[in-house]
Amino acid sequence: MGDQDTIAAISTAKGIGALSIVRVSGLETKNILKKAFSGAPSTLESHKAYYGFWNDPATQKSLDEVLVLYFSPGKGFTGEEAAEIICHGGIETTNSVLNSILNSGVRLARPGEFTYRAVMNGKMDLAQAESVLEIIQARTPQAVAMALKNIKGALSEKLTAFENEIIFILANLEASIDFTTEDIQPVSSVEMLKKLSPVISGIESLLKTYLPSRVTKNGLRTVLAGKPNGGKSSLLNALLGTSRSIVDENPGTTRDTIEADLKVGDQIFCLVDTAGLRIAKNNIEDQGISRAHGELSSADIIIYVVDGAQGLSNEDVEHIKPMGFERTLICFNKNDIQSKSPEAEISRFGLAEFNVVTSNTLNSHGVETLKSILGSLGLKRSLGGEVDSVISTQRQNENLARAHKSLVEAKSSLEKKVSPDLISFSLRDALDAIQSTLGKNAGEDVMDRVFKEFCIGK
Ligand SMILES: Nc1nc2c(ncn2[C@@H]2O[C@H](COP(=O)(O)OP(=O)(O)O)[C@@H](O)[C@H]2O)c(=O)[nH]1
Ligand SMILES: [Mg+2]
Repeated sequence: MGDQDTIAAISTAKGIGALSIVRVSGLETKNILKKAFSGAPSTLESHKAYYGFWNDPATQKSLDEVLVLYFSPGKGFTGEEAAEIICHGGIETTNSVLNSILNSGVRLARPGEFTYRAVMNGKMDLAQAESVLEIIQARTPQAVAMALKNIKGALSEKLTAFENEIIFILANLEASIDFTTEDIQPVSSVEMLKKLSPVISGIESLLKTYLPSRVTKNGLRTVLAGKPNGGKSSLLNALLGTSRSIVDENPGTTRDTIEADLKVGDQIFCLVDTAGLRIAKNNIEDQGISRAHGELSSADIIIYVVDGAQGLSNEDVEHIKPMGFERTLICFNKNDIQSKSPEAEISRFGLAEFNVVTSNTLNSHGVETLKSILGSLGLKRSLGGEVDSVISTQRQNENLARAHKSLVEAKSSLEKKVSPDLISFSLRDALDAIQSTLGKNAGEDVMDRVFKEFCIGK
């Protein structure tokens, strides 16, 4: 990216709708408006909407009746001179307006290029740009709140404060190495340690937000597991209220994993139905069981389905215990033909810490209770209450983990009073990691990694 061409794209979702927006950004914006827009005055004012007809500059044929929002250089989203053409929704008109612009020597924008230019022009930093993507992708109110907070700069402010503290310590440290610098009176290593500790703990707090914020963003991966024929697929269908997964009286029906989203309150649970856990009868089932184990290892929540007609077996208990009670819910299904008391079974096998529910998928008994337990397990794993600044992308997490490691090294070197050069080396690495999170001096690879996930027009 990085070039100076004027770019254009449709920024609204493709399809039939009341209105669509075509965006233009770059030096040619004013010329395009002058050539194609009947409502362009001789002097355009920023953030003003103008009414008129959009005409093909080549033929002067009217293409649509539009409103144009104009942004002067430095004032709009991209930081460049730009316009947003609000046309009638629908595929034909919107495409014809876009094509008339593209035929005037303007290039179609690449995915995320408007936001990329906003970063390059200092309208936002890279962490804020990542939040722009997150607000578009958000599927729950909390995911919106999280993204909005960071778009406003909550995370960037924290990182900038850390950056300044590290720069201060580095300046003092380097002044103490270079005795010829007389205009700075270096602070003692005790003072430097006092400054460093809150930065380390601040980064630790941010690192702790990564997993819950990912859950808030992506939903909770909730895996249905258990021996064959307990009713996992039936339970998935009962939870969804639709017949998503095949149910059959023959054990070993489900082989491939089947996924569907379930919303409970404001939380999203990505339900994953899996093959029953047993010694496989053939190669396909064996692959299915391997997939089930893979899903279980990374699951946020597990619903372990027990066939209530059979009761708990030693084999079930061997599966359940390593799953951990924090993320596992035991569901005694088929309670219409239940053979033993689930409570007695649970205490006999030492599983009292686990959440337990009984169900009958034939009449949906227990399904609402199951949803409410899911809701409370989910709350413990996502961001609770008022959302503070969080980190939410793998890139941010990797950078801050690096910063943290280097700062801990710097702290221990300061305490041991080792050579200032070594301390300075660790501090510089931490500084670099924090600055890259903000996108300062980010190379093309970093920019590509962030913007490849955007859609065209954003
Ligand atoms: N009586 C009774 N049968 C059930 C119940 N849930 C499922 N089944 C039956 O149990 C068999 C296996 O169900 P399925 O959902 O395919 O089990 P899976 O192998 O664990 O996915 C099917 O014949 C279902 O109709 C239930 O709550 N009560
Ligand atoms: Mg099944």
